[in-house]
Amino acid sequence: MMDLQNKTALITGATSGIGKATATLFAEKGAQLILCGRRQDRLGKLSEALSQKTNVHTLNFDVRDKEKVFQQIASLPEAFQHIDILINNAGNAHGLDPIQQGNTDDWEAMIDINVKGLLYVSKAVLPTMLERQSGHIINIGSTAGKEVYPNGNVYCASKHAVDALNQGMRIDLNGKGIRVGAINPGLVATEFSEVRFKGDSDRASKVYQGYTPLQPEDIADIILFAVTRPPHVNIADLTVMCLDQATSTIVNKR
Ligand code: NDP
Ligand code: 8X3
Repeated sequence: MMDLQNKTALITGATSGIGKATATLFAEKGAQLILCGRRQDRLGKLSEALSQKTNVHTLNFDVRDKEKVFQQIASLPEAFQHIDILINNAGNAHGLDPIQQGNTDDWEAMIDINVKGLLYVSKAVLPTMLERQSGHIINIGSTAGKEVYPNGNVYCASKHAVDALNQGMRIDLNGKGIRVGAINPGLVATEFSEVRFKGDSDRASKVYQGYTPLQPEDIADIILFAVTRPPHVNIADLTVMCLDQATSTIVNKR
């Protein structure tokens, strides 16, 4: 088992949910952290809390902003430049509508953030990994990247793209010392549904009622497992659901 002491991890979407839980767990394990997100107030508070355990640097950018992504990652202080672990986590669903009623702004947000944003961040981080022939990229996919559910259309397409990119990265980086793998969660109780339903908290909370959903800490634990395997072991593709979930549409609600 590898440990995270002396490792540097860049986590996108660290201000909430899975990214925040992963940052918190990684800090406990001694990883030096680069925390990314758009909400500077949250980045500041999290950085302050985790700085008591490890070195933290924050980067404030929207993953859609290609120039800013490259400029921010290039601006990292010397001590944070060698990124050992990249957690491509930033993303969300926007809306849950039949395709014929879909909002094109929502479609663009999901494709630009979940797919293009992941690509920009990966391209910005890869050169130093390639130089050192070492690194680990974890792509946060979804069960929505493995099957399609009613009204999930474009979100599911974006996560199927993450699944394809996870495979493509692993193929193209084969032989270069860089591990690539995806963690694909089912329903996790985060701010995900608040974002999907545009701040409608009642509708969002109903998604996680009547059963015990996964918690962001459950996913952080699995990410930690993946990145602490011996160097020759690569968790290529892992799907995880709560006990009460069988598929995207079959959830044992009581
Ligand atoms: P949250 O809404 O709690 O967190 C989303 C994170 O992504 C936030 O930190 C947010 O930060 C960041 N983010 C969103 N848009 C952008 C953007 N344009 N630029 C930069 N950062 C952005 O949701 P989750 O923790 O649940 O989601 C994390 C990942 O897990 C996503 O990829 C999601 O698709 C995936 N997932 C979630 C599941 C669930 O059921 N919750 C299940 C399967 C996968 P900020 O707003 O500060 O920029
Ligand atoms: C998040 C899980 O089922 O809401 O990716 O799409 S789901």
